[in-house]
Amino acid sequence: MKSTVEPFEHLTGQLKKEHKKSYDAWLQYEPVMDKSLSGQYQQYARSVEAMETSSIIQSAKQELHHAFTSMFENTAGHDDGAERCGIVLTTVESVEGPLKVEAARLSRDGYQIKSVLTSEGPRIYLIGMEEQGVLYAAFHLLRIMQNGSLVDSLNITENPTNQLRMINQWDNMDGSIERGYAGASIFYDKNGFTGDLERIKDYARLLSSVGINGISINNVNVHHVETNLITESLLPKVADVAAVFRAYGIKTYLSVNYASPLQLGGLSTADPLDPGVRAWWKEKTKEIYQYIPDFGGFVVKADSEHRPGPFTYNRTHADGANMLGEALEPFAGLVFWRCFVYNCLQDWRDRSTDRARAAYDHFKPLDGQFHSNVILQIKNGPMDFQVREAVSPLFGAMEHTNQMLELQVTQEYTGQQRHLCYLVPQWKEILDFDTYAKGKGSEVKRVVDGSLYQPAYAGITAVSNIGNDYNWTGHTLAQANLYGYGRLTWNPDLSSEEITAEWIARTFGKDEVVHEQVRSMLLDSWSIYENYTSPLGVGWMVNPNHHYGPNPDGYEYSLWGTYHFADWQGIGVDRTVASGTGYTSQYLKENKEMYESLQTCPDELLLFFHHVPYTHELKSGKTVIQHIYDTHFAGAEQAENLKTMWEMLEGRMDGERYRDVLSRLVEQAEHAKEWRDIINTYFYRKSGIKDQQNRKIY
Ligand code: GCV
Repeated sequence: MKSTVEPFEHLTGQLKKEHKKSYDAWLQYEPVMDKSLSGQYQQYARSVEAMETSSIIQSAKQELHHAFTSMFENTAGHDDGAERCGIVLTTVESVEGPLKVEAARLSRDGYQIKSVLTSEGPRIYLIGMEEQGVLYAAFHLLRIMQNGSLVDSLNITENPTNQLRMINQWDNMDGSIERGYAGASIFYDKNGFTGDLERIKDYARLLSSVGINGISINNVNVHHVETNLITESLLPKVADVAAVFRAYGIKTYLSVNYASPLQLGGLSTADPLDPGVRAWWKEKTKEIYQYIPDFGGFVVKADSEHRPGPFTYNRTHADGANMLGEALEPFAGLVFWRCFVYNCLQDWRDRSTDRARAAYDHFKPLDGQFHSNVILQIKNGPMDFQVREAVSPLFGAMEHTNQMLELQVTQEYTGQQRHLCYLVPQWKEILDFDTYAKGKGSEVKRVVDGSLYQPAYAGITAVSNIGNDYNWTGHTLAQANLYGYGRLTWNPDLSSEEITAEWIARTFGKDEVVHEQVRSMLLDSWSIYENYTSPLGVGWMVNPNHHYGPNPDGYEYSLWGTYHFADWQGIGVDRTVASGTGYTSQYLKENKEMYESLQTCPDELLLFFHHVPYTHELKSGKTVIQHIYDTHFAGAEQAENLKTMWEMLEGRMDGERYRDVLSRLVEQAEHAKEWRDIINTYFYRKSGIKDQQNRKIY
């Protein structure tokens, strides 16, 4: 099916030229100045030979060629074997001899990189189990070169830890992005699809370079217009986009409206047990695969925040998800069924309900009832991507159900890409959280990589942070979040330090001062942000709806500020079994006991689990109220210091990225003071307790 979309290459082309450094993100290929390194690299770069011709292998060749052209003056790097030495791109199937035997140990997306001295000269083999592995190997080789390391004795074997490594766009078809902080959508504008496939291709390059292999291209809140994405009027355009991603080893998925049979099929119900509804989804799915034969499947938000779902028909979420699973099964498609199901209209004053309990209460009883191609997509915490919240107790709690972790790269509650908040350290904590599901060592990362229960499918997904800004992410340093997310999904055991160093080298080059400053800015930024915003795991404290800026009673889904239960004596949510909502009982014994007791509950989550007086003494020896004052004063100072640290980098990088980041840091420093003052004043007025250091509180 050919679409009539006009390509917009010229717009993207202009952007790429005018804002090259910002636009290229971490795919910067600086000329190699070191003569001996350059000589070594060029020995290989002279010739890139591919044993296959698929679109993914072509992408790998293009990536190498693109990089070599910019790194070396004289090397074309695409001579297709005209030279007898160089780089060989191949899948295991096409390679011969001992290389083949060894490579047979690779997993589906795995690869090897081998430097071999042949009788005809030195070669580097990039061997993928399948063709996407070849592309990952090419990006890996380039990463080594960007880092200035030697390549003449490489012997690397890499297999991704996670099978599904996804990104979710929250893009709407009017071009807006729900919780988007980097301009408008690169996929849609007010006329529907933008048709700017060049921009989408560059996004695919970024994603593939860090190992992402799936993308859903529209918001999980599927409005009237996006419901039409699965109709013949829009499927050809979805197919165009899917072709771009396919060439980078990325499968395309769509978020679907659960009530589609009503809107599109003219049916009178969307009841998942109704034979007419089931037949409708089967037909619809068949139609989609006619346009996109390797379509990935559906992402579904149902019965949440005013979205339709199976509850309307008194059916369970297993009924709803399985109906879609059955429709997708003949095509090996998947259903990502979100567990973010809760009643957003609940009255928080009613202590018999607790939003934190909702996902577990809804889904745990359904363990074992889901179809084998249904994967439950679970937000990292039971609430909503707060700067700090507990890890969802659903991880590990459903032995017989496919589970996937959902993270938020877009910084909805963490500074909206106006503040620096590098989330890799937060994600590391989540992945390393021990659920004890099968005894000690049952970390979340082992639930979602499938090694704990060996489910049919598992993995990690996240809400993207990009838009059509020339630097993709609004805040240039927020590029590090997208990079880090991809690297962690590939290998959750990489340390924050390793990922950070890698990103800095690829983005800014080798300047040691830049490395030192940016490294510590990034690694400290989450705790700095937490310091001046919501304390001790209580969450939110943001303005309603847009969620930017301080407002302790502002969260729209909690009238009267009751989500934190602050009064003149104390603050926090009692989620204990002993006297509260009983949420702690959703964890397995070790975690349940740790959170239930005031003595063992970690300070940083104290107010998430307990209601305490302001005078309660933390493990640090400080009272809660003094901790709030101190962290807010410290956080605002630290934010000011981030700016000072960045100012030391003037002249050490291109002016555009320097100025862009500086302007955000100036705003952050100012805004951190506002946070400090509003939060401190709120608690001073509530508690009437003075700051021990007598600092100015308004
Ligand atoms: C896409 C939160 C966000 C919403 C988002 C929702 C979700 O409520 O504020 O913008 O909707 O989470 O994850 O579905």
